[in-house]
Amino acid sequence: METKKIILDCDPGMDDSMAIVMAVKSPKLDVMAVTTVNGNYPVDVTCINARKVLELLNRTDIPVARGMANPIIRKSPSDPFTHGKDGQAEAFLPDPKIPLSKLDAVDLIIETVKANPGEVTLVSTGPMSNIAMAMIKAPEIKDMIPEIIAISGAFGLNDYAFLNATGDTPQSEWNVYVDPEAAKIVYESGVKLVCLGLDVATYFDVNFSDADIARLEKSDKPEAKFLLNAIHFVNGRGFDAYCTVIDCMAVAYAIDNTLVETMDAHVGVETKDGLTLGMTVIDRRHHFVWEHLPFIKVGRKADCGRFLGLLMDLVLA
Ligand SMILES: [Ca+2]
Repeated sequence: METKKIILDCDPGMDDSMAIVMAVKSPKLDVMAVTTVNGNYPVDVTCINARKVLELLNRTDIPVARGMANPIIRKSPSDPFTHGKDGQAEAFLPDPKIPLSKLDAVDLIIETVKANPGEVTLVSTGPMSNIAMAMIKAPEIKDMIPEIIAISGAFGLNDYAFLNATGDTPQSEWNVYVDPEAAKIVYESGVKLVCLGLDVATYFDVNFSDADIARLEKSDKPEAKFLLNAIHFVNGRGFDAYCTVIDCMAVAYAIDNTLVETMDAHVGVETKDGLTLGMTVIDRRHHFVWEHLPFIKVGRKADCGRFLGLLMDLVLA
């Protein structure tokens, strides 16, 4: 079977951790590297958590690189949503033994893309600081990246987009809100960009059935226990179970792009402070559309049932 090469750029985070599980266990993906960034937690935590998950999966062959400690020009805000003391729903996995890559995340992205021109899809589940910096440092890679699939933005295509807005402004999504300048650079890069925003990734419908929970409880896979613990953790804090798997939607799309219906749209990223900071403004007008805005693919509808089925199958495999 032909596999798709990916780099997973993430900020684990419990849902990033589950995204790593899905990506690594999918026979359709070849995870070339996991690169970590500041976001849900400081990068010192996210690069530990990424390695913890890979050790849990016995995939210590996959390199993990430490990335940007801060957004491109801003100070990092702190996330009001808690992923627990360890950033992994208080699973308290053992400290990792595998060393970090000698390259930092920005250089590892550049080197991996250059070594495999046209072949490495970037899957982004955190702020886009690493990817933007890689494009600044080595602009030639923009022509070598076939696609970027990102958990990014909130586009107002349905109720989900804003009811569960995760940034600290009323209509922003957390990853863009943390580093809007980085998002702007990536959106404007000309690389094919698929943004799966809150419209498709924070779905109340993505909740595990009693039968799903029973399957997880019966499994002796450590990753099933990890997910179960995360579900109990968020439920105990008054959140729905979908919070544990938001980032998994990007990996799911990388595996099977029929899981999310997309539309092509002109979208600008707001970088001015104030009410709309971090907002991804979509121009859907029939007339006078701002064609100078980046033209990207935006997720408008996810097949939540099939998504959850794929997720469960990979966790339990
Ligand atoms: Ca994330």
